[in-house]
Amino acid sequence: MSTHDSNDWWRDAVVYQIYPRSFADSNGDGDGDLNGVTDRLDYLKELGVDAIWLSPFYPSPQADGGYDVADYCAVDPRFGDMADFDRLVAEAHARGIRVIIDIVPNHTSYLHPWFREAIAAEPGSPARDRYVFRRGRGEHGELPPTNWLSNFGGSAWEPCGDGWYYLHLFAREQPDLNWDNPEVRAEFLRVLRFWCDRGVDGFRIDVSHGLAKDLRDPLRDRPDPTVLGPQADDGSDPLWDRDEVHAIYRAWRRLFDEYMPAKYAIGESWHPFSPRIFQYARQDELGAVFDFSLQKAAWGRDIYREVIARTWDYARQAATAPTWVLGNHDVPRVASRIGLPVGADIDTWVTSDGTDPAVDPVAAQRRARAAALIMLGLPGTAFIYQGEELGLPEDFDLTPDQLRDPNWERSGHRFKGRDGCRVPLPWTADGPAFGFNDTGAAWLPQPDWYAGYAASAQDGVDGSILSLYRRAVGLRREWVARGADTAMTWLDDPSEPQLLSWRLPSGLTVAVNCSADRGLPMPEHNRVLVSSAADWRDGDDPAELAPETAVWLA
Ligand code: TEU
Repeated sequence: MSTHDSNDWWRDAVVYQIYPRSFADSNGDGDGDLNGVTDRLDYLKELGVDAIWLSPFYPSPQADGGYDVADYCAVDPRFGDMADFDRLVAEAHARGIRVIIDIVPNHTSYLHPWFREAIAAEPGSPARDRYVFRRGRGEHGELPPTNWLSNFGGSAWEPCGDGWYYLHLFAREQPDLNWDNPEVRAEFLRVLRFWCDRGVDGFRIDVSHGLAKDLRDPLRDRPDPTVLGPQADDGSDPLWDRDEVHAIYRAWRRLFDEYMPAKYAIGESWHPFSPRIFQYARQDELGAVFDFSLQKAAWGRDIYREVIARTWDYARQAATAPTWVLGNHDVPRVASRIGLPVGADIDTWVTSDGTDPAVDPVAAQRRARAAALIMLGLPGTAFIYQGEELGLPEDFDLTPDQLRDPNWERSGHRFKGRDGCRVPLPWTADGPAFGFNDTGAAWLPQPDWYAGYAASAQDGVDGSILSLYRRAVGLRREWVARGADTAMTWLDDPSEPQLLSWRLPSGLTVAVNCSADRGLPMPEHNRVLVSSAADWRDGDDPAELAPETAVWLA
């Protein structure tokens, strides 16, 4: 069997996440588009990625950056059309790059025809039963049906004006579907088949732990409504990670397995640090699940040692591949976040206020380079969020009038939101919109300092983070990606408490000096394959492992 036919291609793959609106804009309207992606496939080929994952490109009013879908089987005109999509898939496949698309099954857009029909229909009608409508509490329904809160802030219930409410666990423009309704289940099987037949290789399932809800009347309040995501570790939360959700994915897997090779699927299930999320990765379900532990960890030897070992163990127990993530379109960019003080609470920064945190930008770049070698030096599926390979920092400069993330309004301006990691990419150091397009339009303004991170400024430059990524992704094929049976051996050294190190069966040793100020003797080796130090050049063999530096040793 060639790897192209293999059902297991993803187990050691590097997947590159594209946020289409911000990647590359072929028609100059300020929104990135599918043709922009196609135009840049050679860049991705050179980076060496195995697959791209496209965040939603479906028709959408963009109330939540496209995660509010009005039509699941079409392309939003702002991103192109179906012919552009087909061409993108064909061109990607011609380069050996697989295509994964995002499916958003927990909620639709309020502009989806089903919701327009539901809002116009009578309470209790079949049209309303596809969503979650309930009468409010109080004499005239003036109180929401339960204490459930939206993930973006405020009540999860939007009043219809007549004492009835509908449920939205995210923005009010994202009404939740009722997955107890057989029509909803049938429709998503149809949608998945539509895209499978168009040649996509897999799916990323948005909020995959959210679909099944306990909607038996009377609805139950949650003990602590401020806990976003599962509150219990036993499936008893009325909203999140319920056991019934797994039947949905067993049906999906039967469909995915009709194809040869079988379609890949990865769940976005938030239940940090619980082995329960790996139930989504069972062979007869999605097969893979995101583990965000690495992304949630602040820079530090012990926390990395702990979360990597845990992710590894849980994944092995579930017979899936571990997944490694440093960033995505929902969190501040790693090349800033990782520069927080050692021991900082990353979650607080992500979810609380809009002020700029105390990031050390120099340390952030140094650590982000080391983190790349950590992530890519781990067997499993590695995810690169667009711009990470450029070392792009978070854009903290966006002003309130420029923010588009519904988090800003819904949090009562406490949480600035996720726009700072969604600013259009810099491709060239000068020229309109830093090469994002040739008109200079950009749906979020790019800061001047983007010039220093442009792909063209780093291309072929020794010591650039782009060169580092290219080299590591290339070396990874030979040294890290050895299929599902790969093992890792920790090389803990009690006399070096700041050394993080492991060995793979290929003979590769990954060694990271997590100390901020003290060099370490270089561990035993024949050859340095790559170092994250900006001044390292191929052939160099330094005697010391510098502070906050990672190396791959043969
Ligand atoms: O995110 C799901 C989700 O729950 C996140 O809001 C998560 O809780 C948060 O980012 C943690 O800090 C997915 C998409 O990735 C996101 O862009 C969408 O806004 C959301 O679903 C709704 O579709």
